Amino acid sequence: MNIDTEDTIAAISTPMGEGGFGIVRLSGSQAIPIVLRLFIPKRKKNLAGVDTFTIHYGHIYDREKLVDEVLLSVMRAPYTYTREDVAEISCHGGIVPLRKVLELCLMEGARLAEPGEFTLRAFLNGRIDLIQAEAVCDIIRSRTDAALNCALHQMEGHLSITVNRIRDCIVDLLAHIEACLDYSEEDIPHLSRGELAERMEKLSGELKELLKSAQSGRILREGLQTTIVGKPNVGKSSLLNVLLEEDKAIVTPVPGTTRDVVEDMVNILGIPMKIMDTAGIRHARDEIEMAGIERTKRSIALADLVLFVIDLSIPLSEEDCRIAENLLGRKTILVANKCDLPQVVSEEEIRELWASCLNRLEPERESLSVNSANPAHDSLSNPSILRNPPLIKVSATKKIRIKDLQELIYHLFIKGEVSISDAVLVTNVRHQDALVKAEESLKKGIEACGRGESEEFIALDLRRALKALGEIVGETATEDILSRIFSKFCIGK
Ligand SMILES: Nc1nc2c(ncn2[C@@H]2O[C@H](COP(=O)(O)OP(=O)(O)OP(=O)(O)O)[C@@H](O)[C@H]2O)c(=O)[nH]1
Ligand SMILES: [Mg+2]
Repeated sequence: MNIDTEDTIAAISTPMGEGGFGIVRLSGSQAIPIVLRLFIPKRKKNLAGVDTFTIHYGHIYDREKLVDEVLLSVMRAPYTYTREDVAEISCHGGIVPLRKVLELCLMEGARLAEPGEFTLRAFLNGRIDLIQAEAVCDIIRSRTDAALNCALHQMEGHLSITVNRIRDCIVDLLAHIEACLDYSEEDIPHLSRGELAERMEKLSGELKELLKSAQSGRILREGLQTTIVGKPNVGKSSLLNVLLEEDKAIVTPVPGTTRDVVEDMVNILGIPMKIMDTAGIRHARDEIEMAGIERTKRSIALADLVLFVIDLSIPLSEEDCRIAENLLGRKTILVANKCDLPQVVSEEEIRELWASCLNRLEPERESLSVNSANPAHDSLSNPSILRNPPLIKVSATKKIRIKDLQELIYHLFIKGEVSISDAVLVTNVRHQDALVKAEESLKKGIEACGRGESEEFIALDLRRALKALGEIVGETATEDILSRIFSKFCIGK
């Protein structure tokens, strides 16, 4: 990663391929002079001192040879994307003209930009903080309106404002403690340990609130991990296909058709969902099937949500019970499929099966329900959903109540827990880790207050919390963190 901002950088900023037009973008002190050596305006005029935010029609020449007919945008520092002089050449959108124009810019002294380097400069030049820089990447990659809204919120600085406010409070507290320590002979009123602990408790509470949103935030960013399970032939692959609206998985009347995990992304009312169809769990007939079943169990362990498919047209069996036992402690929806056929299983029987499995495993429940390493995950796990999962009767092949199932998924995860439109969400694992670190440091500080330890020790914990929060906005981010973040960007952004 290049954190040197002396060079003028250039890159093709639009996707490679054929399009109406494509843009070569330059940023840096030489951006405008370099372009003006290649560009001849249609109407003869001197562009050297031209106004900022102006567009000019003309041609790019390689010495005498015409390369392309273009529009040139001139944007002068400091009110630009990077806070440097920026020039953008809109060419015809073919690979050849774009490459040729870029090559000419490089020959005139620009350097090829690294991935994300334009946004890195916006960060290094203080126009945006690290959260906003990462949001740019999320905006480009967002798969649904809800994810886009969330990234736009971060781009506008909503999360930054909250994090910075908490940081300011810690700085105030720290300044007060340090003043007392440094000028002990002066009459600065000391905060009692109780008062210190109380103020830290309040900040820690705010951090916990932010952490609670991390589960929903991650879902918007990476997709809700959803696994479809059930015994063979109940219609799992048919359900996947109807949710995806395409015939992705093979469906046949032969039990044991799906041998491996099939997955794809789908948009459920604005929530991106990574949905997996799995091999039916039963007593395996061969090695391939056994391996498939092992994978199914692993995907259950990773799932945010499990769709447990039960066939209403055949009696419940021990196999259904075996599967239910694997789902204890997981957020589950009981999907009673094939409701278009004559029904031999009632809703009550399915509920009884679930309850009896739960009771059988009751003594092990404690350890099973804390199998999530993510504290935010636990706080969102509603015990009543675990105990009494919603049940919905559908037909995957006849598309009966599929819309209701989608709404159920939506409500289960978003409504009542976080409202996406205006909530400040933590969408990023890096932010989540730093928030956990900050919260732990505050907790240590509170404990130190409880033990009546000296103010020096408490100040140390506060400083650690401050450092962790500084990493989120980029104030204390190391070069290593920066390079990890910006290497994920596309070139030209
Ligand atoms: N009538 C009716 N048939 C269905 C429905 N859903 C699935 N089927 C049929 O049930 C059979 C099995 O469907 P699949 O989707 O392959 O079942 P599966 O659970 O993926 O099966 P395995 O991969 O073998 O575990 C196929 O013949 C489907 O057409 C439904 O809602 N109604
Ligand atoms: Mg299948």
